Amino acid sequence: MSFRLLAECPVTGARAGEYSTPHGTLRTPVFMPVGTQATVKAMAPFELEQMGAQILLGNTYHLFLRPGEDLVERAGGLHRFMDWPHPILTDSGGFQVFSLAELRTLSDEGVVFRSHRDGSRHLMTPERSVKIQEKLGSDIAMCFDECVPYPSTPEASREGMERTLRWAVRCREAHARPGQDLFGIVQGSVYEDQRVLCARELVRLDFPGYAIGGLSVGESHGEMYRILDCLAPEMPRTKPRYLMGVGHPANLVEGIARGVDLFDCVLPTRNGRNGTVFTSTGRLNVKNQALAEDFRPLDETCDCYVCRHYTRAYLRHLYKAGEILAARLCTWHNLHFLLSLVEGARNAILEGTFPAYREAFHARFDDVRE
Ligand code: PRF
Ligand code: ZN
Repeated sequence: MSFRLLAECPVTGARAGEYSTPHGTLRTPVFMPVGTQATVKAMAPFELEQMGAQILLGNTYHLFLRPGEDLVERAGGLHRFMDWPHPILTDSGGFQVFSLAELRTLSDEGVVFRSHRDGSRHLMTPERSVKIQEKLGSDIAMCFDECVPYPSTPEASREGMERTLRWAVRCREAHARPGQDLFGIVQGSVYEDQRVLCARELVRLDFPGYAIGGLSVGESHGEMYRILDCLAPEMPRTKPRYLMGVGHPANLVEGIARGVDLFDCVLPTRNGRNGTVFTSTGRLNVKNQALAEDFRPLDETCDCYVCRHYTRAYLRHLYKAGEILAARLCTWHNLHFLLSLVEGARNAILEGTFPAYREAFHARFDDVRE
């Protein structure tokens, strides 16, 4: 596995690179569609390929509960099980245990929790999370971390950040799968001193890549950008950087401007299923009465399959009629939109025109923030 920088923006912190994995080379910056339960909801792998997806994200928490990592391993690993032959990153469960599981008891050993599905009781530890991800066979695995809620006091944040560091040491120690990269995760809420300290400690452990967790959990966009700004000089230039769970179009462009290489988010798939689509001018609700006889595509500047074939009026009709094709087509357009936004940014970085790309995006995109 190796990460190679191809270009750096002379004005912003944006970078374009190549990251080679056992299942192919990623062109970064890159957006990862979320395939929580070994499927990107409503999309088949060949459709994801066609829209330009390079890498998917899978979730340790969900796959551990169902169908279980041993079954996935017997199926030949997650790539074979879901028939996605390209790179996969698995999240550690460190975030999902805190956001989904019930009756959590947190200790230094790990987290005892009850399944959000059937109430069954489990213990997740840094070592178990790493071993599960090894059995899933992802190309990139994540450390088991603690994401404190927003807002958190400096004291509560520090406790979570320090536990995340102790767990990172144990994850590093437990990790043994050749060809799989294990990323460290920076926590520390909105406190710059804690973020910088956490990043420095992780860098001392020498991970092949670094993630920024604990953002996009309720803080303002300005606070997120302030944390990204303070972390940029702390992250090794020649290693990939991943901003976890961030996928609002404006956040992608601003994250790229601050040196982020990988992103993932459920926003395009979740919004798509409930009829909200992103366009180059902002958000659009497909259910809107105003679209009843609007025979334009979702986005006039989009060249996705949906925009080449269907009108807003048709999509509104499908949605109103409760047809599952509505969810599929809105998801398709949304994923294509974010993938091409990030690909456009990459091309601009390579051509030396990223600052203009960033300005042009913000000038058109009507940001419905906060
Ligand atoms: N940690 C992990 N996964 C995550 C997050 C985190 O902090 C976030 C926060 N936006 C999303 N997914 N392990
Ligand atoms: Zn489209």
